Amino acid sequence: MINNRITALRAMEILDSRGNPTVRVFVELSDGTMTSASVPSGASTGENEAVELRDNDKKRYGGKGVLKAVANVNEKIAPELTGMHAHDQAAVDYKMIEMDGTPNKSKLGANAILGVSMAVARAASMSAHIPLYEYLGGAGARRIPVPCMNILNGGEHADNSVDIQEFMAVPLGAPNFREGLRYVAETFHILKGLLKSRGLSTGVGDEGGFAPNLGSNEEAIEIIIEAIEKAGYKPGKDISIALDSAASSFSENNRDKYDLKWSGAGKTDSEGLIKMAEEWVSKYPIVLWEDPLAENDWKGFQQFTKRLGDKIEVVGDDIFVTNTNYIARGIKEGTANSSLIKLNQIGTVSETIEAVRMCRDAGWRHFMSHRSGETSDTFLADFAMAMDGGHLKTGSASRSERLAKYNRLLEIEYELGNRALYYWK
Ligand code: 2PG
Ligand code: MG
Repeated sequence: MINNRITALRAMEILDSRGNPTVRVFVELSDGTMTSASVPSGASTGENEAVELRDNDKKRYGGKGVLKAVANVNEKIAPELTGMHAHDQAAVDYKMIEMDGTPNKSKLGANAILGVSMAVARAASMSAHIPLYEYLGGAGARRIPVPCMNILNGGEHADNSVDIQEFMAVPLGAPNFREGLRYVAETFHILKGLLKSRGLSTGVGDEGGFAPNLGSNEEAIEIIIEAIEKAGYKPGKDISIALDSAASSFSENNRDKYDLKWSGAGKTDSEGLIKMAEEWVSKYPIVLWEDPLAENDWKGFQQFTKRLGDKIEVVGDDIFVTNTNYIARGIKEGTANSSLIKLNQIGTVSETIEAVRMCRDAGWRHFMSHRSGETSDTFLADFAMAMDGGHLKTGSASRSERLAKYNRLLEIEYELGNRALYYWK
């Protein structure tokens, strides 16, 4: 621990799972530890997310280059952080927050800052010879999160006729993580067969789920239920369903007016969406619903939670953006009963931990999440373990950047042996 000062930090531009540039940060410590971390990137982003610094130089990657963020790590952050103890995560993170000086990390870039924050955490755990999940979560970090597997994609993550962005299979009834993963991976394969037999596309969306053109959003749920049954599982007992509407992406005024534009179902309002949800929740084994309404539809969210919050987990993503300012308002107003947690929405490991703590203190749940643009980095798997939220979403049973996280969790479960826990709540 004493001999783990940061001796070098440098960044480079790499490509994410969509082929867009992102930041990878390398760190070296005085004891010789060397490691790196890579930053993910979203598509259906909340307007209050920390800023992903892009070059806007149209000659490179259509303006999406991250050379400015890379330079900020190499030229600005590295000189300031060199000499700091890698285990003093909060000091490292708050040093960068102070250097940036803006409320949304727009000066240095949340992609630059988060890359450093994650790389330093990983280096500190390696230097202490403790697995990352245990370093960040302590000896109590033994619960493997239930994998909410996004097997059917729509909205901005696909090019099809489905408005709801994510349809997740949730293996609540499995005895452990590896069996749970098997339940939903098998369902994914059966779903492929069902789609194929109906002449529907089996191409996948950004997070590896299928992206067929269906007649309606409801048809997506129905075909998933069919796949669960055909795979030999009981819907609602072995496998339940979670949804992410990502409703900001089909809101007309980013508040209470909506247009189900991809399915062609037409215009509606908050009340229309809530009524639809009530009907679905009474009919289908839905256990969690993320962003059922748009990011500025605080009233709609509150109404949704009033009417469905005792039946299902109501998760705010774009509305809270992993930011304690918005989560605090949500807690006060009864906006939801859970917050999505994405490291790059806020931009440091320390602030993400603070968001999780706020949820826990309020009796809320938190739902750990990847981004639709990812890399092979498995930080998220260890972080989900450490934060002990009981569930995570990291895509489907296809695309290696998604499987990398599930496989890391398999590895952790294997490592923990019979000390591993697995339960929803
Ligand atoms: C979401 C995420 C991850 P994106 O809306 O929850 O699934 O998507 O990374 O595009 O914001
Ligand atoms: Mg979301």
